[in-house]
Amino acid sequence: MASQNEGLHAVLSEEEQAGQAYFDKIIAEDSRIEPRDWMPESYRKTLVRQIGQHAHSEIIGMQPEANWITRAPSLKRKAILMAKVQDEAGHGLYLYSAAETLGTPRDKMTEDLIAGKARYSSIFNYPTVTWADMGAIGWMVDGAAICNQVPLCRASYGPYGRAMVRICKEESFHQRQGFEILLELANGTPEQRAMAQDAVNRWYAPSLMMFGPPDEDSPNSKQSMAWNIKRFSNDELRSRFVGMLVEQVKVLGLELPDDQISYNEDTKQWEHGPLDWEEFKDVLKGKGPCNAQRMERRRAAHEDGAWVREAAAAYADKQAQKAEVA
Ligand code: BYC
Repeated sequence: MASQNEGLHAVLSEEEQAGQAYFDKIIAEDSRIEPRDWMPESYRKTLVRQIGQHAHSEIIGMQPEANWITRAPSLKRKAILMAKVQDEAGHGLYLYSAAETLGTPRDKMTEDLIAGKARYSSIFNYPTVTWADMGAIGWMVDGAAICNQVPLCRASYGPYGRAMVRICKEESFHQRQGFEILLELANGTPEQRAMAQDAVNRWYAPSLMMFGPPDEDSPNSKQSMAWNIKRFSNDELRSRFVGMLVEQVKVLGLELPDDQISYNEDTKQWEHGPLDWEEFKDVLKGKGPCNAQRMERRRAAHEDGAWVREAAAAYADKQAQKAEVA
């Protein structure tokens, strides 16, 4: 197989050339790169970018749902929602840990997020205005996450793929709880049914945009796929997700707000109506409905947690001193 960085060989040292050859072999065999293996700097950078963004998405993604913990309609719903939000914190931590194995400390990634230099998923910049939004987020947002993330369990970087296995198992539970909320509302009073339909209407397009820009506008996909990080393109996964929604919405007895959904027999892909990519770009630029609020809360939470970090560091120092004396 041709090297993934052919042109660079001339400027690589002998050791680096051996590393590159090993890397190329592993990728060609579809095996795994592990933290101590040699890897091209651009591969490392791509992983830190993608894993970091994903970790930030999990952490910021706690906010829209935490918004409903105090207002969940029953103790059972409250307990389930709290568990889900805690799971998202856990996902963030697995992912920050995976990124740390690439040499980027969690503190640095957090600083970048707080400073507004790092991205997180567009979806978490939309408001959660009714209880039905907890159902729509679970069904559609976690559903899109599963579609996108199951292939990432086979990502070529070992720690990332392994973290994704556990995350996907938990996302499946999240999706079912969301579906069940919507099912109950859809079979409830006319007002509850209308609330469920309204939530589906509002979350449909943003959840399709979670998969990223159309393939022709996705600068990173090609290389990420060549490195076996991404296994499918943004549009392929989006199409797969639409197919999933089409079947499941029938069970809910609700409708998708898109009358242009169809299955293309030639390409074997689900097609959907146009999406507002200008809105997507605006959200990425920080101009979505809740960007400012999400960042403000994240910054405040980080500042409020300063004493915990200080206490943990003081305790670690003390333990290290004790170990030295012993
Ligand atoms: N939002 O070349 P592209 C969750 C950026 S967590 C914001 O296609 P790539 C959950 C992209 O970063 C959900 N930015 O990029 C949590 C790139 O910008 P940079 C998060 C987006 O990386 C709690 C530029 O657009 N999931 O599910 O090949 C509760 C060009 O895009 C978005 C993950 O992060 C977006 N939607 O593909 C419930 C999964 N889309 O970095 C649920 C892992 C694109 O060049 N990530 N951009 O400045 C991925 O699979 C890929 O990174 C993406 C994008 C498919 C998202």
